[in-house]
Amino acid sequence: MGGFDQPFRAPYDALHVYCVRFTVELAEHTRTTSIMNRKSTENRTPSGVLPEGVLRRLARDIDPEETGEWLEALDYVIRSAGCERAAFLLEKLKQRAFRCGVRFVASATTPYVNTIGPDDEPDYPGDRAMERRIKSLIRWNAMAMVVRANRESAGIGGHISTYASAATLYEVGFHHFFHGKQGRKPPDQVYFQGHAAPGIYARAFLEGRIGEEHLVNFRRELAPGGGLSSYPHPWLMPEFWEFPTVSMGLAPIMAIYQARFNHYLVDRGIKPDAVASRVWAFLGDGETDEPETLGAITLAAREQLDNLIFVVNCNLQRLDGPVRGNGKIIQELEGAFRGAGWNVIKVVWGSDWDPLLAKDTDGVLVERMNEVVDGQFQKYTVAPGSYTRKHFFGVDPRLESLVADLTDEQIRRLKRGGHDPVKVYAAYRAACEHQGSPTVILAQTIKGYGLGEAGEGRNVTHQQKKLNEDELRRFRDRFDIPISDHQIAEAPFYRPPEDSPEVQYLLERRRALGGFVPGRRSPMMKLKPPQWEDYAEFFAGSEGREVSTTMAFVRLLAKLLRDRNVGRYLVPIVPDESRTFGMEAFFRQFGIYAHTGQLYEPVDAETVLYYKEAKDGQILEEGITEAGSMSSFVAAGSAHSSHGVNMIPFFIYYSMFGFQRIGDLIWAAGDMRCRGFLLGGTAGRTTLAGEGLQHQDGNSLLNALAFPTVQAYDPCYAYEMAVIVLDGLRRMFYDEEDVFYYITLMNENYDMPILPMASEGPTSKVSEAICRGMYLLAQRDAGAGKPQVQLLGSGAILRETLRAQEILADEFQVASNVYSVTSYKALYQDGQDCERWNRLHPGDQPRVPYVAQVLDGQPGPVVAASDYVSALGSSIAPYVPGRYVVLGTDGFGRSEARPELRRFFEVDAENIALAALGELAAQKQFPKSKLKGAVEKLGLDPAKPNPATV
Ligand SMILES: Cc1ncc(C[n+]2csc(CCOP(=O)(O)OP(=O)(O)O)c2C)c(N)n1
Ligand SMILES: [Mg+2]
Repeated sequence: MGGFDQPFRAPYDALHVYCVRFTVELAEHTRTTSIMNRKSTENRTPSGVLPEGVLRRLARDIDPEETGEWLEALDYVIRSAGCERAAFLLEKLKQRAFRCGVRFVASATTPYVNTIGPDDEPDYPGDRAMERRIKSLIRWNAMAMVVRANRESAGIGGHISTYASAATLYEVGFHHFFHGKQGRKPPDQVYFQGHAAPGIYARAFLEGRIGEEHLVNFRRELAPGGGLSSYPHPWLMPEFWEFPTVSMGLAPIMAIYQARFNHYLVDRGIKPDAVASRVWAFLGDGETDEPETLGAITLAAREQLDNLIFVVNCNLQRLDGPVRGNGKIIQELEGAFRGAGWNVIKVVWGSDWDPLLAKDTDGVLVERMNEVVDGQFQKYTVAPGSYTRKHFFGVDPRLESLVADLTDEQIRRLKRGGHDPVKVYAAYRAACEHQGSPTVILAQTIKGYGLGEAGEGRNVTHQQKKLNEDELRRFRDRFDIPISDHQIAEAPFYRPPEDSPEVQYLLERRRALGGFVPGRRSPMMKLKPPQWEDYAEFFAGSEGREVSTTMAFVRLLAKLLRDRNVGRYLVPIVPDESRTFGMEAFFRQFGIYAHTGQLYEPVDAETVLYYKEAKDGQILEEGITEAGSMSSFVAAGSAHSSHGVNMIPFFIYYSMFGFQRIGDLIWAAGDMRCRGFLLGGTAGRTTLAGEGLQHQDGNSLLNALAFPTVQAYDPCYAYEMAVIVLDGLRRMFYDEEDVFYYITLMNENYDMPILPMASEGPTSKVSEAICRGMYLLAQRDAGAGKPQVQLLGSGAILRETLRAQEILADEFQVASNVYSVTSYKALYQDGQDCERWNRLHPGDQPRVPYVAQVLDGQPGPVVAASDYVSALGSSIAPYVPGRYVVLGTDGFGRSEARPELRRFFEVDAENIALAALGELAAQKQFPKSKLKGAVEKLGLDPAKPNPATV
């Protein structure tokens, strides 16, 4: 292997990279640091970094002769003993220097060139000319799809430039890497960049999976015959898309946890070959600004996920402009990923740069590549070759001479690595062969590649949706599309005949790789639901013992984990809250999943409930990451499609940090047709006493209203919770409904009553009513001719409602019925559905909303109270017969005890009673004159400020 007097090579060899790092790059690092320091007005010297004066001297090289001797010595070692020995010596030098007080920050970046040098590239296995023709046709159809959609319907949107930059990255994958679901090898899981969807459709069109009528209806899903969804949405195209990716940052984090979940399936013996599925996540360089994108990369390295490959399409642009105009996104990402422990492969330059780099014996070209910032590289894309000759190469005569024999046009066409199939193939292959850590491929591309003046590299290119005739013609010529001049203006789609070499080649490649990608499959395995009789204890009440719904749930989960029908498939997920929810006994019983097992003696090893990590552990203890935990939920909840195995995630978390913190991931879970249970632990604004404003949740059930497949419940009693969970298991894993559950759990202890009609099993009227959202719980008479009210209580506030019933009867001689509302969402959806049906079927027998059926014929006003914002209860107002008033917990929470909180938020029994009296007075069933006295009698303070606003 050559030293630095040899042509510069950067082969795929970690040791070589190491050597390079400690020579060229170290000098580079200190030089740039010194420049930065010089620019800084303050003369700061962060600890561990050389003082500026020393850096200046370093940068100036005060003794080139000595430097030369050192470099020569290094070259000699490399030549005579190899890179490994050189790396050893450098490590020793570093250690000695450190001991002697020399402090420098070693850089995590390598020079701005390809990680894999030309000598280390494997032969390209495909027919390059053929693949170029196929890719060109896909480019054309993808572009035409967007252009035509916007001609038909201005403003319908769509993106040309993202796919244009990524076409090679995808096509190399499709022809040589992505495994489909019909092969012998387990299928890959590919997360396509959302905005590249037109290209993926255009390929499916060539494959014959999507007809022209679909392409015509891109973004027109409601058109007759159906259309294509804007982005990857499994909900909308359930046979096609697998992973929703368009919300930036979700794909990368979901992909990481997907790759980890594949290991989990193997380690638990559920799917022994799941790690052979490779997880590919394609993302934009702008997308890496999202915290979710980089937020979990250390986990991927820690878990040694070598089944995971990120491909970052570094076109240096996002929507508005450059990603890092004044910096270098590839270098920045390289540092971040390498620092996190990833294998980093940079694909910066295409093959036509190789001869130039080979001639760059003194490293000036590499130095120039290192110093030019991204904004300037973008400028070279749009400028003529003469500009690049002058401004990039022209700064040094040695550089100028490198390109002296190239024309300006040749300079302009010097390719970026991500557009060169040979470079991309080499990177993918190396990534697939790499072991022990995940790989990120940082591929430099040009945004809007091939659009020319219509948008290549321009700041406006992301939004470009229209091409005029001239621009279409130029695009056609550049990619040799067989469309005649007289047709060009229409931007027709083009698919070669079925028996053409192009279609046959493409189909043959997909056959060899196990079928088409993407493709979603339906569940392959129904689960037998748990037997109702086995769970009788949850319906029998707590016999005087005071317990919370959280405790009851944990007990239920423990039993389910041992259930012969479903136990094995359960996936309990916790973000560092097991002890909060009283689940610590699970550690020992079911084990915390750790691929490496337990490498230490836990401090509590002597105890029965010690912190047990195990390779086959069932619990996913994710640490403090709701986003990561939700990504695990998504991986488990969609395993029916990605692995053909029904897994049942139970993700238990602080309810306030769910919908409002990671709502977008929950939304994606719905899109993916996920199944499972979200458990909002210690829920309610007034029930989680003491925790205060940020923790106390009065919001999540309101948020849940908007999530179409979420079944949201707010049970008060253990039996309600158990009925809901068992019914959910049946619906999702036996009846195969694509829904998932959100259930609130509280930490308030009280005696749990017996389930009425328990002996009749799951189909009893009460059980059914619990699932439908409401049932009559308690009736209280107040004597003949006395006024009556209907009281709705739910979750934590149900027991306040029951107390209000007593107050009303005992103090004010008012009779009442109390209903437990287990789900406002279920009542709301049902009411809305009935109302809609009635609107559309005016002549038919009207449907009656369930809430109206239950309250039918019951006299008096209806008063509802819950531990959530009053808008939740108000959602069913149109379907409630008669007068209806709602009390809720609007406003910021407080650190306090429960009774004070409930008084503060005006949802305690006294406030409920007053609301009932007020409504009765409005109906002239209670004397208005007595209301003032009632306020006093109930001990309420009329001067108290409104909790919603303070
Ligand atoms: C969470 C989120 N925020 C904003 C957007 C809007 N958006 C769509 S594409 C885009 C720019 C993407 O740039 P990049 O990731 O570099 O992808 P490229 O198209 O350049 O490949 C933005 C801001 C989004 N889709 N998701
Ligand atoms: Mg970009």
